Amino acid sequence: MNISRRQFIGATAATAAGTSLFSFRMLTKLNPAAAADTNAEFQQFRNVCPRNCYDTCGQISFVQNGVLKKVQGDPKHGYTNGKLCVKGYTYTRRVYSPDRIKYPMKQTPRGSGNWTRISWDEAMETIAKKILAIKKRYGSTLPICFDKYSGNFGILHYGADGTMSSIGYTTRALGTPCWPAGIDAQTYDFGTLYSNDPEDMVNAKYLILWGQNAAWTAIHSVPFIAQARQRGTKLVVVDPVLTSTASKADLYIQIKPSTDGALALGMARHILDNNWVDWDYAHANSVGFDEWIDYLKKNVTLEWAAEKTGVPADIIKEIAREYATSKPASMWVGYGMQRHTNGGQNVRIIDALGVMTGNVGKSGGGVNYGHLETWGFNYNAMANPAPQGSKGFVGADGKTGDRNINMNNFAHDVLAQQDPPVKMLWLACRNPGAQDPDTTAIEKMFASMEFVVTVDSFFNKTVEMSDIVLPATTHFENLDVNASYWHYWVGINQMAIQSMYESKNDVEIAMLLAKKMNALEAGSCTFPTNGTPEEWLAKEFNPAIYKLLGISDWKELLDGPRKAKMPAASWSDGQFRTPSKKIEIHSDTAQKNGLPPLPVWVEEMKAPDKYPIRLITPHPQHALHSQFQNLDWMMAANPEPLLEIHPNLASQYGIGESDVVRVFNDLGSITLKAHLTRTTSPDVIVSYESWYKNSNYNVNYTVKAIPSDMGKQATGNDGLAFHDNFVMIQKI
Ligand SMILES: Nc1nc2c(c(=O)[nH]1)N[C@H]1C(S)=C(S)[C@@H](COP(=O)(O)OP(=O)(O)OC[C@H]3O[C@@H](n4cnc5c(=O)[nH]c(N)nc54)[C@H](O)[C@@H]3O)O[C@H]1N2
Ligand SMILES: Nc1nc2c(c(=O)[nH]1)N[C@H]1C(S)=C(S)[C@@H](COP(=O)(O)OP(=O)(O)OC[C@H]3O[C@@H](n4cnc5c(=O)[nH]c(N)nc54)[C@H](O)[C@@H]3O)O[C@H]1N2
Ligand code: SF4
Ligand SMILES: [Mo]
Repeated sequence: MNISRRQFIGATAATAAGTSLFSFRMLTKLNPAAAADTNAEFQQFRNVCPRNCYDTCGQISFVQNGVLKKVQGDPKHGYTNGKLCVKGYTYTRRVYSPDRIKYPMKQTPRGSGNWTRISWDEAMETIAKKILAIKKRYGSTLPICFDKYSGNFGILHYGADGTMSSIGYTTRALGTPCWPAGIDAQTYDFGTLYSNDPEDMVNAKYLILWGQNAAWTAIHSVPFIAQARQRGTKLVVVDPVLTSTASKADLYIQIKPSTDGALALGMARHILDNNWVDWDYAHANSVGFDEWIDYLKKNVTLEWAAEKTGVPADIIKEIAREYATSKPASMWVGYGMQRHTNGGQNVRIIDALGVMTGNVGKSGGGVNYGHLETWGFNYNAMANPAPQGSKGFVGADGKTGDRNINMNNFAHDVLAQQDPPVKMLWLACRNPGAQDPDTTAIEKMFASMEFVVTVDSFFNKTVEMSDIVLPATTHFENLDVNASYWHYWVGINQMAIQSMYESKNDVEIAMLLAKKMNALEAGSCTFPTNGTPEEWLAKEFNPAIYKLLGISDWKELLDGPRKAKMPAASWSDGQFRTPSKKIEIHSDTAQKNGLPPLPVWVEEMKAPDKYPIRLITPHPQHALHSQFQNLDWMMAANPEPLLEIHPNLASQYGIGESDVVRVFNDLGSITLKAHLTRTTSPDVIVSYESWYKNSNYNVNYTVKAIPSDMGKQATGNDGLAFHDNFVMIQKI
């Protein structure tokens, strides 16, 4: 399937007026026999956490008198295993948070904070009239720009995309800020991203995590790793920061950022010198292997690798020997390590290490990054034809369609559009005000718009910059189906409670808009105007998905999530999806795209003299991007952001524990308290991206929109080098 799908997120289905909600709840109520006796007074429902998270947990929600009282992990989900993360257990606070957007509201003027409640009818009338006026003025809907990413990954939430396709051809933010460099790396090498079942990590004899902080970002993988360790598996974590995950490792390697490729090359050279190479596997399954071996011989030494990475040669030798000789050995390539200007290339080098040792296609092995094998739904809610006679963007192939702009340079690209310019933004499941780089540029871009509509559940920074906000439901208020980009399970998400206040899901909103637009101008919107939640859901399934899950009807998922019938080891059939059908150590496609054809070293970005300190802004424990940290329970557990700084660096700038520090560069600044710690090195400071309510803290004020090296092949645009961010610090 098309990888760029993960750029979309969206809505869930229910009837526009919510009339059939009751009958629907009866239908979807769990089999009473399945309900645990101890909780007999509760109604139980199956849910799936739809956040952009590796774990996509199966949940059981407990509802009493229509009120969500408690949320637990679904014990029938073999990966979630009845547990949730700290965020998952706060859902009762999220659903009933006083900060939820309750009604459609308008802000006059935009950015003033002067919000007034309006009816859904007034909201739809205002929006529909604006869309039609823009279309009339410019002759097309291209001045309307849609941006959506990962607020909710439920399949029916692609209805938000469907809202746009149903009004005509629009301008679309294309790409993903998340994982594209690594996707392209694996696409060049193997034909697509496809990883082993994470539960299969128990079979690994050796395990290396590269820039992956599972203890925070994929907590349900940790028990499988722990199980492997109990059997004697050695865990190595490579990260510039001694993370919570690294603290559980047998060996922690504090690598210089952006140099993982050099470490993997050093390992490869040592493996070659000792002839621990699986020549048979590499020759039978790949092209260009000998060419790369030649490169290793001529260009790579252990001394060079040690210099580049800051990892002593003896350690490189040790992990090279252990990785090559403990069979099978597994590697998990995280998303943090590819957010660099050479991030994709570094992933390609790690892939080659896996191929060289014959660890690809093996249970307990693999170079694991993620997969989309279980995402083959119909995306029916997304697919609507443009209204008859719609004018759009005419591509080089002469075909008319949407005008794509770069999601990863959103502010710049929106402003750069001419003929026609972008006049209106529609945002759903997306918070560029917090998550995009260069927040100041984002603010300027928003300020220059004629009209901004945001669909969200909370008053966040993006909503603050909008004219109209439409209240989104939470996943407990919708029917949906969810797949994971990490584990192999697929689960149904039931409607556990009715929509709170006047909130609606993205499909309901699309249906309302379609009614209003067609009333104002017949034929101006093709989105269907009816359909029950069950009908919408059923349309997402197809025979291939049923076969993969071993079911014949989606309602079977009400008895519990299903694991896809796939081998535990990806690529075990040796059927690679590259042009040559082999692993392409030499990739003509990469070369055609202006990249090195081989997994060779590409220099990392260096700190400029003016801003010598690298600020890494990875993913927080208590939040999922801009979600969760605003809740009262999270504020109690984690009341304020901190700047992690090595004591040596701190003393250089006269900074002590809890001192307030300004972190700045040419783009902007953030101000926060220092926490002195030896978990980071003296040239790297760390602060986690997050949205704290009532605070202007946002790491992205300092982050430039620097592209990573890869992403456009499979996702349409290159990724973002979030961690190639250089700053200066000052005690204030
Ligand atoms: N500095 C820095 N920046 C980063 C990163 C980093 O590492 N460092 N990581 C990047 C990565 S990996 C990612 S994936 C992006 C994530 O970027 P986003 O996808 O924008 O992040 P979220 O905050 O998860 O979600 C966006 C919004 O969706 C809303 N939402 C939730 N459910 C629904 C729904 O059902 N309907 C609607 N309409 N809205 C809903 C949420 O309330 C939230 O405001 O951030 C990127 N930004
Ligand atoms: N709690 C929580 N869980 C989440 C999320 C969240 O926001 N919060 N976000 C979800 C999403 S959208 C994503 S993309 C994933 C991301 O989850 P991960 O793949 O774990 O990615 P990050 O947390 O961004 O970064 C992981 C680590 O990469 C390290 N790193 C940075 N540069 C380098 C480098 O050059 N080399 C090496 N070896 N390491 C480096 C960072 O120090 C960090 O510890 O997590 C998902 N799960
Ligand atoms: S945020 Fe991730 S780990 Fe936590 S409940 Fe949701 S899917 Fe599970
Ligand atoms: Mo992400």
